[in-house]
Parts: sequence; C-alpha cells; structure tokens
Amino acid sequence: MKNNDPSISADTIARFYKQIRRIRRVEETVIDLYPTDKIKSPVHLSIGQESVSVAVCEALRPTDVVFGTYRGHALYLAKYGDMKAMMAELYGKADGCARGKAGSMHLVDMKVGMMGTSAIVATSISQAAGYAFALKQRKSDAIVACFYGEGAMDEGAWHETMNFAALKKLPVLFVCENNGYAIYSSVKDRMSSVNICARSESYGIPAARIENGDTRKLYAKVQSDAAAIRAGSGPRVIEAMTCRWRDHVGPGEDRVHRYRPDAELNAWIAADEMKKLGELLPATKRAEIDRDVEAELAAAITFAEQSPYPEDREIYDHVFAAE
Ligand SMILES: Cc1ncc(C[n+]2csc(CCOP(=O)(O)OP(=O)(O)O)c2C)c(N)n1
Repeated sequence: MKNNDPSISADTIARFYKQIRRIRRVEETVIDLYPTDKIKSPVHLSIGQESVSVAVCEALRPTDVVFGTYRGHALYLAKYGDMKAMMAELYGKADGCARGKAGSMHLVDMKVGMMGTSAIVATSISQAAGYAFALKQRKSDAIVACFYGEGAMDEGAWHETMNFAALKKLPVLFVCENNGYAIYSSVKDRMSSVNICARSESYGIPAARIENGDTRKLYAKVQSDAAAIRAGSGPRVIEAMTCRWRDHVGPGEDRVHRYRPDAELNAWIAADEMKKLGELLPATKRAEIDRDVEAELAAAITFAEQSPYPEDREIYDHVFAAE
C-alpha cells in the first residue's frame, strides 16, 4: 500500500505507527494481566480508538496541553506520558503517576502537558476551558485539546462550556471521540438529533467530522485547526468517528450483550489503522519499531512489579493543596 498524502512524511507515518502500537500493546498486556489481580483498578480500554489520540497529539506542540476521560490510556501515551509511571499507577504502586492513588481512570503527567482525566463524564471539559481561559489571559501561544466521548454531550457541563468557550474565544480544540455508544446505549437511542457537528455549530463553533478514525486526515485537520486557534480564531470542534473494540469497562469482549451488530464491529476491526499504517512502512522498519515497543513495555511491567505500595500514612497526602 502507498502513502498517497505527500504532505505526510515517512518519518511521520512511522511515528503514527509506533504510537498506536505502544498503546495497543500496553492494553493487550493489561488484558493478559487482569486475571492475576495485580492491576488494582477498573480499566476502560481504548483498543480500536488509538488513532484519534495519536493523530491529535502528533499535530500539537509539546507545550500544548490535553484533558481527557477515564478511557485515557491512549491519550496519556499519545502525549508521551511516562509508560512506567502509568503501569505502576494501574498496579496501585507508589511510583505511579498519581502515587498509586488514582488508577487507570485518573492518569496525569503534567511534565508533558497531560493535565488529567476523570471518571465523571464531562467534568474535564469545563476544566479544559478554564485552563484555556488562563492561557488566554496570560497571552500564551499554547492551546488546549479537550477529549470527550459523544456521551458527554448529553451533560449540561458540555453545553455550558461550549457557550463560554465560544463567547470568550478560548484557545481550545474540542475532540469528540464518537464511538456510537455510551456504555451499551446507541447514540440513536439517546439523542433527538445525532448531528453532533450541527449541535456544536449552534454555539457558533466551527465543527467537522472525520470518518473511519483516519489518522492522516485527523492529523491534517488538527494542524489547520490548531494554527487557526493559535491565531485567535476561538474554539473548534472535531468529531472523530471511531470504534471501541472491547467492552465498555474491563478486559473482555462484549459481543454477548448483542447491543451492537457484529458486522459493525467486524468492519471496524478489518479497517484497523495500526495495520494500515504498518503496511506503509518497510518490513524492516516495522520490525525495528515492534522490537522497541516490546522492550519499553517489558521495562514498564518490571518497573510496576518492583515498585513498592504507598505507605499507609500517605493516605491523606495530596487531598488538599499544601498551605
Ligand atoms: C456524570 C456521570 N454520569 C454517568 C456516569 C456513568 N457512565 C460512565 S461511562 C458512561 C458512558 C459515557 O460514554 P461516552 O462519553 O460516549 O464515552 P465512552 O465510554 O464511549 O468512551 C456513563 C454514562 C458517569 N461516570 N458520570
């Protein structure tokens, strides 16, 4: 297969592939480890959705920041969060990115601009706008990317934030990861109008839909949106069509629940972005990347296994800001 987009270099394709591969392999390892009970937190896997986080983060600058949701492994790793600290966090260990107190649903790595994720649907949307407001007041040229599932658009916080962000022309890119389901409820059974872009545009925010989790199209769109936002345009919305291959929560598959047609899921799996991008690379390059990813993953698991549990006396630390 050929890369038909001349504006995207071979090195960029290799980075896309490597980042998606890192996320995929970490989560496949989480699936394998889960029955051992070493992972002490619920997990919401991003397998199938990796391309959205990767395309967006590759198009941002390292100084830009992101906010996300409980389905946050992909975003954390796409923003180059520390894999060792993420695995230790899932194990509930003291070297975890939140000292083992937060688990999979509240990943954070502020050094790389991964500002946090939340288990409560839609909460990080208003936090992202607050951060963008501060950036604007400080005349920073950084921008915020705010990730949420389409389920978050059913929350009042989404509507309030859209209005405020548009009114104040905040430097924020809203990324709606539309996987079509909130837990087991289809978007069609929840929204009177499923036109997510139109709903976003009703607040005066330009919005565009990118189909099929297409990494290259998403990357190009985020590049142009980020440039406009940096130039003062105010917010933009991208609706990224994607698919969660595994269950809403936990390591399993969910076909037994029969809430979505098998053919729909199979079509997404057959159109795997990781596979497509891998086929654009020479086989030797792909093998080199795969080896590097396995080495990084093995080191992260060893790190998590060897890290101690936090001391009991730490339980009340970091609850309130220090005086
Ligand atoms: C405020 C709030 N309401 C309800 C829930 C229960 N809940 C957890 S995940 C979820 C579905 C969210 O779907 P979506 O935002 O589309 O994200 P996805 O799980 O598809 O990534 C719900 C309703 C919650 N965590 N927080």
